[in-house]
Amino acid sequence: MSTVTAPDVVRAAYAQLVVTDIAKARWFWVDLLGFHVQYEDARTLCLRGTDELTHHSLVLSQGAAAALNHIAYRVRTPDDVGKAESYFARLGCPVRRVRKGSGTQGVGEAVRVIDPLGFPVEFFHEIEQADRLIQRYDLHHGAQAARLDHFNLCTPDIPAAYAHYTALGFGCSETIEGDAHELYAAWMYRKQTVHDVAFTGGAGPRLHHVGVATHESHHVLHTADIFGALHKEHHIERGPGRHGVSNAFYVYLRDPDGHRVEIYTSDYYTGDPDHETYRWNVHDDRRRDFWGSAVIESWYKEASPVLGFDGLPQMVSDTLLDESAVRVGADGLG
Ligand code: 4SX
Ligand code: FE2
Repeated sequence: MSTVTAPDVVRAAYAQLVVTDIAKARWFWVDLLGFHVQYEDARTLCLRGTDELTHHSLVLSQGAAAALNHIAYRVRTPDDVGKAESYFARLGCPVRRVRKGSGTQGVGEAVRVIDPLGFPVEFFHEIEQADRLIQRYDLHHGAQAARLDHFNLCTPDIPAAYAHYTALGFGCSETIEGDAHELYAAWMYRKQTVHDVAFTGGAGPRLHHVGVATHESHHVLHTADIFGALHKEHHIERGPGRHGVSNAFYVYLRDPDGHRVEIYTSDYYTGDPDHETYRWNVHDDRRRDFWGSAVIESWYKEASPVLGFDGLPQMVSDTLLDESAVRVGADGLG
């Protein structure tokens, strides 16, 4: 029996979201969050942050119902695309080759899979390069989106998600655990930050949020101020605040279709080979907000549907462990 090695994943690269009104989505993501348009047609927007040297980190495509079309990871070499294909085929997952020119704008040869957790995931290496905007301060605006940082996924079985991503070569920076070390949530990385992907216990597969890095905490505050000033404060869902997990400064917003985005800054380096997992107890009130602010119920419960290869929303299963039912200080919703 030949051994099948996992593809070498570089990082979380982009998410492709279905939105129901591309003009409204452009207002939210481009005008207010400060993404830059790299490609645009009547039904599609390819967007990137100021630090990104690849074609896009977010693709918005017009459709009938809001959903995640797929998340995508960049892999190290063209050969790793083939490795992804064999790896997921060996797991018994649905797998599809996407030839250059027939998939997402700007992306070369790719493989799409429905992973063991039910998520639509693309692996690609080749992507068109783009101009450096980091010092085009004259173009920076809104939340000053710098780069896509992470995906957060709702899944009912966190240990299964942890095992799948560990096998794919991801490290684990932090967890939330019960008294008997039952796993409520986990943050996992390939690039040298706190995460490329994290799991929130909940009905899944669904997309909880995309995390977008900005450079400084005042950009997070300014984001909230802009939405307030425009009387669009209903787009702000949670924060601004300081996470316990990751130490990042954050605010969560909902786009016009309800897709959740986190504007995020100042997490830390995880690249040492012996970097140890930091474990939070689920009863520690500081874990999700370091100042003990309550987590709003919608944040635990609402998420975007994800599409299968048939273009229909994937069926969801209910969570096994419900963190929102843990009664702790301000944030016990149980
Ligand atoms: O709410 S948590 O403090 O657990 C948290 C949520 C930490 C980092 C994240 O990116 C996140 O979305
Ligand atoms: Fe996040």
